[in-house]
Amino acid sequence: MRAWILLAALSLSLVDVTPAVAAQGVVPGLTGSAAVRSAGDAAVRFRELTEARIARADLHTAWGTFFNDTASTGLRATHTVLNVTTTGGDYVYAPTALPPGNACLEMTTAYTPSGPKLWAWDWCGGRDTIGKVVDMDAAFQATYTTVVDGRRVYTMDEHRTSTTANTWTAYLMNYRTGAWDVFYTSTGTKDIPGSTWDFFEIYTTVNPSTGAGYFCRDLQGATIDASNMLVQQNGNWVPASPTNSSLASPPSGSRFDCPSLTFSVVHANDAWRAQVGQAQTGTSYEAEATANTLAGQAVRRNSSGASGGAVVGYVGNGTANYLQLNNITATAGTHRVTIYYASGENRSVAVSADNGTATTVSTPSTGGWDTVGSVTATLTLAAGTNTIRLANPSGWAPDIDRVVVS
Ligand SMILES: [Ca+2]
Repeated sequence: MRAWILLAALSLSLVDVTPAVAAQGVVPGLTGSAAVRSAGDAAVRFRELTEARIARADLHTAWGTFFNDTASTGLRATHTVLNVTTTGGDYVYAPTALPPGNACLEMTTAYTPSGPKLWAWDWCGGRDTIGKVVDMDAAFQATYTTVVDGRRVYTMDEHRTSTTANTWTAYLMNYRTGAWDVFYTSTGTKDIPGSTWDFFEIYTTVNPSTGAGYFCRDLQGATIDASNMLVQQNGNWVPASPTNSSLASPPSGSRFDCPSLTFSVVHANDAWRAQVGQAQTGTSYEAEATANTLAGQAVRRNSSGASGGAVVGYVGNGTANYLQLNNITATAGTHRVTIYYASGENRSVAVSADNGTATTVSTPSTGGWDTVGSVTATLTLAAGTNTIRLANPSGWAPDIDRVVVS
């Protein structure tokens, strides 16, 4: 009886302290000075862009949906997550969303030299800095993302949680529990006037060897989607549409220093797409999948820049150490096989199907062991189930992230 009373008193006091969020989780991440440090130059460049955006209407570094309903009190949207690491000092902020109304937080999907991050930029109360940041690593993706049409996505909700104090709270859908977990809350007067948005934004410099922005190579083959955009009006969630927002005709990629970048309106105005180069088609097989054979010294390694957060290393340097992808499903004929890999030096890989003759493909340095690049080969596959082996009889192969068969 005494224990029961104690328990009841304890739960009562917990309820008193946190009545609104007791049933919800909190998204892990860094706040305060640790968040600022983690975001690094990605945040510095972001701030520069935003100041330029306010001062110069002709600066075409962003495209997407702009909201025009200042009475709205929230935004929900589903956004792509890529396993992309940027190079050359470039940053990609896409999608980045500042809800309509006097929202305090801009929810930014940021691609940086240390991998993909999601942050809340705090625009209220004179703070104007990173409020919270989380690495969108394998652990994050396992909880806060799902796959739609073959693409990994997260879903955000940000809405006003106190009218008198102008408090806004951002949430992420926890796909393990089906609940909204709190990401960050901020209160105060909004510091930047004007438009609100869900758009694609870059900070880029031209790579002299390609004539295009560095990000253009980093994102080659990538698709970035913003979809299911809903705005909250009078307590109801309604689709972003031409009555509450605008979505300009897609600009050319060359305006973003990336001629192979194409923008499209998937559905006006609640879905837009950015595509760099040809869309990735085919089926993706992770190197670290448990169905594979890791022979000899070949071993799984966690990698922040890799798809699924892992690669397989120590492939090659003799015939005993190889990676074999089992259960490759195909139709009979020749197939394009794209090998995603990471390597700090120039190497090569021998790729073969069903223990047949190997084709050797050069795999130049990607600039780091957590930076993923890709090469392609052509293999003849049989109808039904096949194996693809990655090896190198004479030297080390690069670390293998995944293989896409199309
Ligand atoms: Ca992988």
